[in-house]
Amino acid sequence: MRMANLVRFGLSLALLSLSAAHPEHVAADEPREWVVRFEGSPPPGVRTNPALLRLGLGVWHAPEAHLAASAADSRILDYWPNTRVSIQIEPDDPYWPNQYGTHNIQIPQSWNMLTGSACLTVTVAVIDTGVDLVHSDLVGRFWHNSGETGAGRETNGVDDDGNGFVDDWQGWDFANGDNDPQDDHGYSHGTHVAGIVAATANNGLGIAGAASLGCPAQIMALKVLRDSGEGTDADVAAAVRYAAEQGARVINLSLGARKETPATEMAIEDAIAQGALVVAAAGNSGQFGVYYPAAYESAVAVAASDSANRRAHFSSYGPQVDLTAPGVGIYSTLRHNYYGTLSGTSMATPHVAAAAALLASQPQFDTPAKIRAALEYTALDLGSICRDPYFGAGLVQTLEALSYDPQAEHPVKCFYYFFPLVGR
Ligand SMILES: [Ca+2]
Ligand SMILES: [Ca+2]
Ligand SMILES: [Ca+2]
Ligand SMILES: [Ca+2]
Repeated sequence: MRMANLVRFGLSLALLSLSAAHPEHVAADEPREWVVRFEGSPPPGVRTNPALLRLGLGVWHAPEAHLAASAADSRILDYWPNTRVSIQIEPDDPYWPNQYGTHNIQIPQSWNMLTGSACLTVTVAVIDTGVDLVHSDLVGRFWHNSGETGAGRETNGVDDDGNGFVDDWQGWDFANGDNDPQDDHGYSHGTHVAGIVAATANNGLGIAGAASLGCPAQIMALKVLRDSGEGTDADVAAAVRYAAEQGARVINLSLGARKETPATEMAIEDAIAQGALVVAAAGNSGQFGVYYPAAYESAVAVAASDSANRRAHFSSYGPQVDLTAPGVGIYSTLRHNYYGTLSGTSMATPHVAAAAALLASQPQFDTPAKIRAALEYTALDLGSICRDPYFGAGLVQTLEALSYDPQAEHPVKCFYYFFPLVGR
């Protein structure tokens, strides 16, 4: 990544509210850094420099009680917490202004919060029509199987890592039974989904994926849908199992069926036990009845909203809807270095996958249950009050979710579940 182009500098009010977001994490007797205003020479323990000194300011690392006691009988006139400021991230990708979806789910603020933090490596499995592995905005963002990479192991015809798949160095094509998960779908469905999650930011090209800055995620390309866009329960189940085995922390299923998919349900429960969160599209029928596998309790079912946070007319609904994300007119990568707009709960789902990936990069979100709880608890309530069949818990708010403490007790936010008798 070209760090020089990565940021524009500046301070804003949003930044100040970021800094104020965690006062509860600091106990009163814990030393923290203060800016101290004093008269005359600096009081003992106060660090300063010529420029600060001319402002009558210094910095002191001390518990607040200690500072208050000193302030009472010394030259200290005033003090306040030494607020952390950071870069405001605004990528240079030319279509960034079109990407309302990332803005509506607080992605830029989340990048800002995560920049400079330690990141765990997060892999998002995109189980779809494949992904364009040579798209200029996606190359370099792919997961590679270390057991099948290097010293010619990619092409030696040997299952070097003994996982039952020969030369699966860049994922697998379960639909055709080969090691080439290249997207061959006419609308580039899987390529579009992958770009929403992780298209390269700040390369002066195309778009910026939602999990491409702060703590960038990588994409595991797994093909289960044929060029027609169709696949089977068994192939999806196999891909989910593969993804979890290979350490994916988030699994994106922008696919579904009206009928049950029991093999996929088994694989999802297995994946959760192995530490992967599974997000799935609620369906595009516009009617009552969430599609499978989204309708299973173990999967996070995602409904679609538009740029004004209204429900997408095509979004399937029902009591199983868990979360909402932007899915109308979403601009992303298409095959052969193209870009274009697609709509669907298929586009909403990778927004949630990306948000989940940013959370998974932080050590406190070490289980899928914690990530899911954070996303659902902090979602922006839309539609009727509290959880409802159109929006579930509401629109994902990634910054709020990142600030959620999974160890803390959280009061019940909503006591109601509104279920209308008349559909719309
Ligand atoms: Ca292998
Ligand atoms: Ca091999
Ligand atoms: Ca880009
Ligand atoms: Ca609601």
